Amino acid sequence: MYCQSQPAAQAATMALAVFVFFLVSIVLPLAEAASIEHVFIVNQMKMTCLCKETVVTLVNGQLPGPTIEITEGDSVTVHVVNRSPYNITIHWHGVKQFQNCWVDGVPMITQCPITPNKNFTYQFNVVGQEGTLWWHAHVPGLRATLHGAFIIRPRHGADSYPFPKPHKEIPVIIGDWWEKDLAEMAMNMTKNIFSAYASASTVNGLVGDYFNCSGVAKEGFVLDVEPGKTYLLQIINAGLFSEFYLKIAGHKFTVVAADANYVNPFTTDVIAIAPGETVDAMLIADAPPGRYYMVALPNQAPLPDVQTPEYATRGMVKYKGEHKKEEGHRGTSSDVPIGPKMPDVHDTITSFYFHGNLTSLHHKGHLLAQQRVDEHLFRVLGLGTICKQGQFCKRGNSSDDIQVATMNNVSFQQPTAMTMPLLEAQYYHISLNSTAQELPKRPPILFNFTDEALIPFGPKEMLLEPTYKATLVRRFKHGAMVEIVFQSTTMLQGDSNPMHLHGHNMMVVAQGLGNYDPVKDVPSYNLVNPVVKNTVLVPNRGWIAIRFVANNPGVWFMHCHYEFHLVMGMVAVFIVENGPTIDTSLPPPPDNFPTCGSKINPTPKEFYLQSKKSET
Ligand SMILES: *[C@@H]1O[C@H](CO)[C@@H](O)[C@H](O)[C@H]1NC(C)=O
Ligand SMILES: *[C@@H]1O[C@H](CO)[C@@H](O)[C@H](O)[C@H]1NC(C)=O
Ligand SMILES: *[C@@H]1O[C@H](CO)[C@@H](O)[C@H](O)[C@H]1NC(C)=O
Ligand SMILES: *[C@@H]1O[C@H](CO)[C@@H](O)[C@H](O)[C@H]1NC(C)=O
Ligand SMILES: *[C@@H]1O[C@H](CO)[C@@H](O)[C@H](O)[C@H]1NC(C)=O
Ligand SMILES: *[C@@H]1O[C@H](CO)[C@@H](O)[C@H](O)[C@H]1NC(C)=O
Ligand SMILES: *[C@@H]1O[C@H](CO)[C@@H](O)[C@H](O)[C@H]1NC(C)=O
Ligand SMILES: *[C@@H]1O[C@H](CO)[C@@H](O)[C@H](O)[C@H]1NC(C)=O
Ligand SMILES: *[C@@H]1O[C@H](CO)[C@@H](O)[C@H](O)[C@H]1NC(C)=O
Ligand SMILES: [Cu+2]
Repeated sequence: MYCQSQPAAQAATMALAVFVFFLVSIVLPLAEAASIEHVFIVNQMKMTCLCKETVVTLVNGQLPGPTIEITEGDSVTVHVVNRSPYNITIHWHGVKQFQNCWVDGVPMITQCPITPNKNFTYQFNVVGQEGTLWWHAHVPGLRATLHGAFIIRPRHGADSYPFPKPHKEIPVIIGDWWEKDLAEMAMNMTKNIFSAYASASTVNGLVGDYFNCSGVAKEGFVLDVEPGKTYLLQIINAGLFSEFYLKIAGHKFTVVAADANYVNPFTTDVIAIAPGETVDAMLIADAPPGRYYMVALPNQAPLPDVQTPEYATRGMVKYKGEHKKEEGHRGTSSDVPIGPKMPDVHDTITSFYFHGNLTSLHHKGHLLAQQRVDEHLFRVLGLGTICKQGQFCKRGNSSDDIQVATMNNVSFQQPTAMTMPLLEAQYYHISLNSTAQELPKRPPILFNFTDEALIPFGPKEMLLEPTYKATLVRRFKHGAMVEIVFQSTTMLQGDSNPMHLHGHNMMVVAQGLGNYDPVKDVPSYNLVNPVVKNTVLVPNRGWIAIRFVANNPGVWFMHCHYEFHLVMGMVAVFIVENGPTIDTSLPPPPDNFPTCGSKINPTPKEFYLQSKKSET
């Protein structure tokens, strides 16, 4: 009844015994910190989900993929064996990778991808972080099925949580189910073909009983609870396209962490979560024993935005002993599970308020208030178009152009001129000047960013539409305190934008609706207890102001976590320079670091050593 997987033809040759062996994760206890080891076999499988067989790419045949569970301070080793036909990298979303940018897993930014039939071992330590993160492939489209939870427990055990110790901890991964070829869908998006939408939403890989293609309701995720006990839900939005609202009938949540940072607990009956975000929330089983629906509903920007097909999904909270009752008295009205009243699909303000209620539990704000800001950046996010041929073409719903996503009126171009990742070029002092250009500090044109008239095609937006592609980088001095204001615009859409920064956490000092106005908005900054996040949601037709300290040397991706915005170019690369000492500099790349297909002659390292020699 539920989604079933079986190895696809090309994978069937792999011996089952080998497969089972690799599923086992090995835990090697050390004196203090442990070493956690996993083998990730990336493979294509056939799955039948909505009465239709679909080929999907999975890790170890699992959807969601394996959960990595560690204790703060542990070292993590993941052997990735790529038996898929795709180039693969794995990104450890939210793990800071301090002085270890090499394993951040962004193709052609931090590493050459793991090509088919190759493998690569990611190795890193997780220090100073606790809570719920996740991992996912950083390959266009494929993260829809290549993802899993990454749970970091406190070194001093569950008793050291800043909230009552939960009876159980349960990952709740919200995602979507695609019957389309995801790699092709992502490729199509870069060519302006938006034919593909998800076929269903999922909780922990299950579509739930809103779907009944075979005449029989599909299985949904069931959370079994005991009356009076407390559960920690580790909620992750792994979906490609939508923010979700999550509710459980008859229950409230107490939010205790977001993006693996503790927050001042607050109670709410609805969780709002955008792609890339995580929320840790306590659920107390304090309702009359029974069965209660858990609903995840995607939201979308209201008209005049283009409306896309989106689906809610449903699971259930089931009190212990209730299943017996279900069998005994099926059909009596008191046994019908209770459903929650969901926000409207076009409700965006509930998400704005939810995010506004997040404040950091550990107040480091006094330091923030004292620290001067070294760089002020203003980033305007929206859509634009480039001509298919030449510089000039017809705009405004014309077939002569291609829609792209932009930051400050530039759309990111994946580095193609380079035969090595940007990080290697940076490390070996190879000039990026021919490949990359500096991201403008501010937008070139100031306009009414949130003017509703810009959403549909028309004369107003047509003037603002033209843009271009470039590999945008921005360099930061080691230790710089950076402030960025992200402004969502209504350029051809009224979407929100979950902006994700690799290698650093950001402090959210303010958010607002409409156009950012420094005179009015700076005085309202929260420099006392700003929430700390790796993914910040720039509200629909609004803005957010963040600060971060650029103290992690490397080349870091910064992008919208909506897959279509990412693929369409709402991306920039942050280069954080080395500090003055060895301790503040990026160490050399790991052993067996992948090289790019076309053997470059000389290799980045040889090039570097030769140029060193010629200097002396
Ligand atoms: C990775 O590949 C190397 C060489 O191709 C091989 O020796 C090694 O066993 C592989 N590791 C795994 C986990 O398959
Ligand atoms: C990609 O676009 C082509 C051409 O329009 C279409 O035939 C194909 O179905 C699309 N694929 C997906 C996965 O959307
Ligand atoms: C199938 O689902 C639809 C929509 O949720 C519902 O109206 C219908 O009654 C369901 N049919 C069965 C057999 O469960
Ligand atoms: C917190 O949430 C409540 C309830 O939705 C809302 O009224 C309030 O404005 C929110 N606070 C902030 C700072 O957004
Ligand atoms: C764009 O133009 C096509 C016809 O070329 C039309 O069918 C479509 O509705 C237009 N879309 C919008 C959003 O105006
Ligand atoms: C690259 O460009 C920057 C700024 O445009 C300049 O300062 C630097 O000298 C250039 N480097 C090389 C190697 O051309
Ligand atoms: C921007 O546009 C919005 C809606 O279209 C309007 O309400 C607002 O007054 C405009 N703001 C300015 C500064 O013109
Ligand atoms: C982007 O730049 C182009 C010209 O370079 C201009 O025509 C267009 O109006 C600009 N759009 C925005 C949103 O700044
Ligand atoms: C996969 O990676 C190799 C090596 O970097 C590259 O040559 C090839 O073009 C990539 N293939 C695709 C489909 O991106
Ligand atoms: Cu990410």
